[in-house]
Amino acid sequence: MRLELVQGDITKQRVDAIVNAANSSLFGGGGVDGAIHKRGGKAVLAECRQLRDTTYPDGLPAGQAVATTAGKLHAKWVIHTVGPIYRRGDAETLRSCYTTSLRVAAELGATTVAFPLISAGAFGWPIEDAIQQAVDAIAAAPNAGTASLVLLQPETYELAQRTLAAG
Ligand code: AR6
Repeated sequence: MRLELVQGDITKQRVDAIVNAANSSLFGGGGVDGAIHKRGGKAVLAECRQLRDTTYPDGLPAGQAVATTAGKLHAKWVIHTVGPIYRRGDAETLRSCYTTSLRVAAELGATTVAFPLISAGAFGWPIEDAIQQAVDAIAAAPNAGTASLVLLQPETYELAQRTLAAG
């Protein structure tokens, strides 16, 4: 899949689907998750609660992904995925967040998808490896369309540019 890098806030992206770096509860949190729920509004949380009541009574496992409405965000869907916590999880689970989210996106017909740098904040994954896993997983996906990797910090964006240039 085509990959582009964007420096900025993921909640400001105009795309078909915005991927959320959630936790298993699906009830919100800090970082990207907090920002998405804040800007998306109550409709996002309402659908997350519904998913917990139905499909995921024990929560969404790490490496999996599920879609809800995007509420007031400039997107059609939010795809919630749960990254692994560094040292407790492995890189395969981290790559699975990207590939499973893109599988869900393809099922929905979403061809523009914005990703945050999953696990690289509260979950403690080293930034450089988080970028490498994201780039590898997205590049290998068979989806049509464009995935954007949205990096909040300028230094992280520059690091991602170097990683992409290095192949
Ligand atoms: N736009 C783009 N990137 C952002 C934004 C934003 N608005 N805000 C933060 N980042 P994190 P995780 C960057 O912690 O590590 C939550 O509490 C941030 O700088 O959001 O997967 C959840 O509920 C970092 O590079 O996600 C979970 O409990 C990256 O996004 C837990 O944190 C990911 O940071 C998930 O932790």
